[in-house]
Amino acid sequence: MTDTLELRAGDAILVIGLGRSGLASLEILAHHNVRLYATDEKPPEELSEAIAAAESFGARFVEPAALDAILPTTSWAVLSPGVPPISPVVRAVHRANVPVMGEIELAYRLCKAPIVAVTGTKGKSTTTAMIGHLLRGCGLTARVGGNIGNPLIKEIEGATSKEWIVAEVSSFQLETIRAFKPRVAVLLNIAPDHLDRYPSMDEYAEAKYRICANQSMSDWFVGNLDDPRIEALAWRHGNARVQARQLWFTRNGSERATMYLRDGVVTYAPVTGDPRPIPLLPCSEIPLQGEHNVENAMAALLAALAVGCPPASLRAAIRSFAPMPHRLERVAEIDGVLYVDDSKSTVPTSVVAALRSYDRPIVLIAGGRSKGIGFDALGSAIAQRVKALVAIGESAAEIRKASGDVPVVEAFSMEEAVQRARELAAPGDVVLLSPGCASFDMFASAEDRGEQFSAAVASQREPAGA
Ligand code: UMA
Repeated sequence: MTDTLELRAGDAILVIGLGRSGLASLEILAHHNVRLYATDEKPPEELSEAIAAAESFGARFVEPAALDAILPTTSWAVLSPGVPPISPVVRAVHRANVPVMGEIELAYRLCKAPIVAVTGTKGKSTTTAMIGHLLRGCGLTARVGGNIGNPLIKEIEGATSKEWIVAEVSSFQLETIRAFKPRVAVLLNIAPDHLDRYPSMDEYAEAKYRICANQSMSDWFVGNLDDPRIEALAWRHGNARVQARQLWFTRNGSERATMYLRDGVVTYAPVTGDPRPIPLLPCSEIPLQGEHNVENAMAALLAALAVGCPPASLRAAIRSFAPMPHRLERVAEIDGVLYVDDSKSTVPTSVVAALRSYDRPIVLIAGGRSKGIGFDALGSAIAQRVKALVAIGESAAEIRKASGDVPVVEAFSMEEAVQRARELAAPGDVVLLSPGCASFDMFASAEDRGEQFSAAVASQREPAGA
């Protein structure tokens, strides 16, 4: 598979999906001498702004029903990650034998800088942002993009071979890579998610494994030894799917890990099993809440070490990392009650991790649009750790049912949810928004959900009747 992009004058390229990813691809492709088409399955009347933007990049919008007219002369297509392979447009493109790549692949082929890529079910954005922060803290130039929000293809523009690109890549984005070969690949964890898109966990995991599929011995793979699926990738059953040099982290001590915890200290063994490893920093110096963030920090530190950052500089750099918005973000403390926004928790396992992060009574606000994952494991964690539950959204009844004897109230807006939570909380408690579901049943996005939470918390400061 060639790593370079052969864009020939007059090539006709179809961009599928006019969200952030598709519009960014059009913007970059517009700098080349190619013909651009764009399509999207939303009704055109809802797409006026996106179509105007596509046209401003010289693209012609083609409705899905009219694609047959252009597909015979289309050279290749760029697929947005949110458009699943079973969508009618993608099927039509495949029927016409038009090669498909994703924006990540396109970015890779145009990119001169080496790439650190991060995937996993939980913690991708935090780890990606932290790697960028660490690299910069060690004097390197690093740009961050991908699933984290800003399309990767925009970040690679103008990047030189002396810079680093740190890319958060989702399973959706990995489905459509072909030659994508990160210098460092980080695989954080694999837990149930997106089972509304994948027929099984195995297929979801296979998409994630693709992050290291094209790596060679000159690259690095950073993996979580505590995740049985990831461990099995390289260690078990004579499985040798990881060709890159391997760096493993674990929260337990292990002779096989390059980074582990010893007496609460993140410890680095440049040679695995080294009897005199380097104590890097105490966990208490990681400026993020929760055990899962210790894993994220270890992954980020290993990636930065693979890039060549010196251990001593990393210790100083990590201390100044600021938590990402909507991820266990402290919003306010009012009348002794701490309010925490973890709106980016969109799968049950993230809620479980959030619940483990506090040793004070928790009033949990959870629920939303289910991603096809059961709530049984979450229900057990709620039954063990939650004082009271405020259930919201389409899955409220299902979560209530899974949560045993925990007192539950239902709320129909974020304002009402925060009000109910306030009534249920006592000084010393934490009110935690950690929905464990997608937001689209009640909110525009997870960010919108978190912002509505913060606004509702702020209004709790107002004196009653004001
Ligand atoms: N569309 C179709 N047919 C479909 C589905 C969507 O035509 O079947 C069209 C929509 O009408 C819309 C466009 O596609 O106009 C949206 O494309 P998109 O869903 O790929 O969204 P983008 O705005 O391009 O954002 C994408 C990622 N979205 C998804 O993967 C769903 C963003 O990740 C990413 O930040 C952005 O590219 C820049 O890289 C978001 C996400 O939810 C945060 N990711 C999932 C996750 O983290 O769990 C994977």
